[in-house]
Amino acid sequence: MKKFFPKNFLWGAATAAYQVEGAASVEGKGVSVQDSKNFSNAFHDTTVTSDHYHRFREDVALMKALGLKSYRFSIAWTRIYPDGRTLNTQGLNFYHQLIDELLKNGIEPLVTLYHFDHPQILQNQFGGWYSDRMITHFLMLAETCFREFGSRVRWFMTICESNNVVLYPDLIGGVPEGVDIEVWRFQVSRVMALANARVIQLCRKLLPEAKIGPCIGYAIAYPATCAPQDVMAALNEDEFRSFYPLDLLCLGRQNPLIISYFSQRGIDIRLPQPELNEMNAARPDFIAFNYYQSDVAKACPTEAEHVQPGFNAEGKQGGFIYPSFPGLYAGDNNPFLERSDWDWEIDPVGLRIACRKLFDRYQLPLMITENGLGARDNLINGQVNDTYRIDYLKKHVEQMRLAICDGVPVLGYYPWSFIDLMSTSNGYNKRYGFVYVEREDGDVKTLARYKKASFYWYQNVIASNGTLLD
Ligand code: BGP
Repeated sequence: MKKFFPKNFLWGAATAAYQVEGAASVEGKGVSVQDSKNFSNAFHDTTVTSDHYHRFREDVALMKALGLKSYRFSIAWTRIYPDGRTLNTQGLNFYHQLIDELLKNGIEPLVTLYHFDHPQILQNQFGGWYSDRMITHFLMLAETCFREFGSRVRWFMTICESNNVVLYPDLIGGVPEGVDIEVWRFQVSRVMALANARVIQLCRKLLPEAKIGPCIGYAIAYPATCAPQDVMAALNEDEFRSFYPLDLLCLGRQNPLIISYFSQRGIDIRLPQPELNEMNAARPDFIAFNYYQSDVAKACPTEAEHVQPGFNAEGKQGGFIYPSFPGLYAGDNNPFLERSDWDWEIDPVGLRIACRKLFDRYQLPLMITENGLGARDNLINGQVNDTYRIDYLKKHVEQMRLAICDGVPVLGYYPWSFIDLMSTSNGYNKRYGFVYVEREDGDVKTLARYKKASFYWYQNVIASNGTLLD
């Protein structure tokens, strides 16, 4: 059995702009759909978050101490184009400085071009990703990033989790009034896939040496039982949630099951052949995927009630709302797995299965661009003893190594998150970082940084290129 991770394996860690930078309205930054959500619930407040914008040099020094080979971060669209149209050089300057600082410290940047935070004004004017007009604006942002950063950045991701944002419309500004949610889902998948294809083509033209790929959130689906109806439901979930969008992004083809699902609801989603050709022609260099948990699917009759997937707001086990898509599948819990306080099932073997399924279907190298455990951490005498996170990450890294032994090319691993940041669904109550940030929801406190026990654990993993797992 192959024992070591490949030489040049990208041991990384990840963040996203609106969750970590803060400085939401300084130096010309415009209002994003994330900023507009500020205080729409108790914790969502992008104004300060972890103040990375002002402390990025200190944070990069911590990355260096951790031994990171690579750092995944996203570009805040509204720093560069505050209104989606007018260039803001101050915003550009921040990323120039961040990239320079990373390279000075031997850390390779992986840039996410879009992570949920487009300008609010584009949402107001034409419904954001619901409109084809979004593609022009996104291409403008991408071109600027390629021209400005392309001499120093080799790795790009186009759109983060285009498959999950269609499940949770509020993540990207919501469904415009009067629009049917299913129509919206299909249209956003299409617009994002076209944007992805055009950005990849642009990258090929401007930066032939760069590597670029799309990103999905992948929760593999297990059948609730071995009853064929449940096995079918699990297949439906995989195709509906993951393979329909990935088939568009990587192969330029539409999954027939989804065509038929929409047509039964009176919606014809067949795309014109030239659009499919365009998607097909823009083959990515890799598939990035975010993996936290697996799912369970059981049969769901066509006459069942439609239930949107929810989330667990309180962080008390049992509070998660499972989805129900009549005619496709309904979610359920998994009695074989432990779960986080927010009901995210912990399934390291599922990561290996995910790698195998994705590689088998697409034959593209993979990047694991998020993976981690959200938990309540306690700072005691300057220390955070997050053994539960070490346990989670260790088991996932082991399974990733087994996937590589199985023959799956995995290029890199980016745990979520490098540093504590505002969780999208639960604020600072639920933390993921290797570095603790002293603040709470509603009280920014000192914002001082502390290395957690997991920091030292990951430092050893990286230094030994994964051999310490033995
Ligand atoms: C992913 C997002 C991240 C991050 C993560 C954890 O879907 O790409 O931005 O938020 O999920 O989720 P949460 O913060 O809700 O715990």
